[in-house]
Amino acid sequence: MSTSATPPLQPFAIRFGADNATLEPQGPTLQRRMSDLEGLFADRRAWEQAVADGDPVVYTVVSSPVPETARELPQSITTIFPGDTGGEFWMTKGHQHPDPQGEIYLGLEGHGGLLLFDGERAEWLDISPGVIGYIPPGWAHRSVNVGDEPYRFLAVYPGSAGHDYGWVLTHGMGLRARRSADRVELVPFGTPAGTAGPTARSH
Ligand code: PAN
Ligand code: ZN
Repeated sequence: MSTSATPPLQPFAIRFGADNATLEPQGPTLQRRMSDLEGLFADRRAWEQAVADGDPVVYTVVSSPVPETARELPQSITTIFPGDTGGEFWMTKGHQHPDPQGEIYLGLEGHGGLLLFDGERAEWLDISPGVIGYIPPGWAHRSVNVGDEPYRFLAVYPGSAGHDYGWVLTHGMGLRARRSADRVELVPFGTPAGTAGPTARSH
């Protein structure tokens, strides 16, 4: 007997429209504007200015109709637009899965990074088209666009994992990704904008 809360869906195909990142059939979609990212960029003044200067869309998420329920395997396509705020590359809010379950990302377009933080250790994975990033259970994750084009990736995750955004506000993400000439500079999370310390790492 099935122990799932809802009966599994019937098999079905989902068509990905590469030109404009549509899914057919399509489920919920959302867009995150700069004003939705309060408290996430190190340089609060630069964030306030960006909100005042038109409050741009930083990223969008398009989901398939697979529900976020136990034993299902929902998918979504995230597109992060290129830019930086106070030198910090545009990024997703980042979250922890309250039910610690793994997830995979597949790079589709552009160049990004997958920042992972388990509360003590931070890791950075370079993601480009064709690269799969694995997020182990218990690692908070945030995606960053480090290129000049939109960065797009597919995410596949267990339907019962959940999304805790408060965890990142409390614990941080270990590192921040900053624009430095034509490189990505990873600096300690608490370092104020523009004052990268000696432990900064370049990629
Ligand atoms: C992804 C993310 C998506 C948007 O589908 O939810 O990239 O990032 P935030 O949720 O941090 O705003 C995922 O990791 N799902 O579990
Ligand atoms: Zn996730």
